[in-house]
Amino acid sequence: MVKRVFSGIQPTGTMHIGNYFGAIRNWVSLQNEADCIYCIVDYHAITIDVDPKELRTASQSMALDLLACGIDPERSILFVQSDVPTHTELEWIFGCVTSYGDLSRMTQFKDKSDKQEFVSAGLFTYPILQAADILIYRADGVPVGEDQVQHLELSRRIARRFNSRFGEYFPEPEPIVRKGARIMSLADPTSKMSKSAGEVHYVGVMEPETSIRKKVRSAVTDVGLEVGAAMSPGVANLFEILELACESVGDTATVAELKTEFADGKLLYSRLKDTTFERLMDVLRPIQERRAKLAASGNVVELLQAGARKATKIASATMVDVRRLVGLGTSA
Ligand code: AQP
Repeated sequence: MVKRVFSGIQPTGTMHIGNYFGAIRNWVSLQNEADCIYCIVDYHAITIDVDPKELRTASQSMALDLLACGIDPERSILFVQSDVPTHTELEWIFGCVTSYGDLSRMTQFKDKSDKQEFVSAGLFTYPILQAADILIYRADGVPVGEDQVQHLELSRRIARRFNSRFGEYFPEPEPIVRKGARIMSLADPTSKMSKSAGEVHYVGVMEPETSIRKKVRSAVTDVGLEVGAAMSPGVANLFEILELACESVGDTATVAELKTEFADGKLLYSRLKDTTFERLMDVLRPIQERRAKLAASGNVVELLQAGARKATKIASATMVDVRRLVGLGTSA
């Protein structure tokens, strides 16, 4: 059993149902099982070109999204990464125990750098900062989607290298990967749902109902398969979303019913899409309503600053130990 959980989300773009089902839903339920620290990772966001005028607003907006999804600031620490700048101090130290070869093997860097004209060094070293984010709290569990598992493996290696060079100190954090860890794009079901791929590729958690209906209705499926054939990626993805949504609202019958129709070759994809849309809205509607109320209450900045004070206490204590272990500075 994990004792302390850490995870982060970037404030760029809107939270989508891949983030929700792959990560945030687990963040919420883990609040009943462990000490949870959740972070809006704005340092990570600037690895690509973001508008400085929009970044602070985006961080606050992401905080509202997380609160609406069920992150409870009474039980968890919720804060913005750059409000605890010691994350970057630990990143430098970790950079000195990370090999260039390890970083070069990160597939997400390859994917993301292909989409950039200017490839920053920050985009390349991003997984080192991610290790520092986690380990500065000495967290032993990290809820993530499948796309982040390789980065987590690197965090474990960084912890091991630090421990063998400077003395046993950091735990090796375990990825917590549950159902829904890889939701695919509705427009291209062979690639993962992602904020940066463009509007048609994701369904936003806070998106208006009419727009969600349109996106689900236009999801790519297939032209109809022979009875007994395996599901095409688009149909499998819709079933995955339907299953997750049904599970969230306690509907135990619908998925089995539709799967039987599929197996018998009688399932109309329009029915699959409409049912997926309806169940999805059963999950998203209450979140959207809570989000509207939270936005009206206007205290998100104080709440994030209180979270940062709690996080700073833990992070500062770690850095005192780390500086001593590494032999840095002048104080004992
Ligand atoms: N499609 C997905 N299915 C399941 N889980 C996913 N996650 C992201 N996409 C999916 C998980 O959501 C958490 C927060 O992600 P993030 O915003 O910090 O980073 P990301 O992985 O880079 O998310 P995006 O949407 O794909 O952003 P862009 O397009 O900017 O790269 C993570 O735990 C992630 O695993």
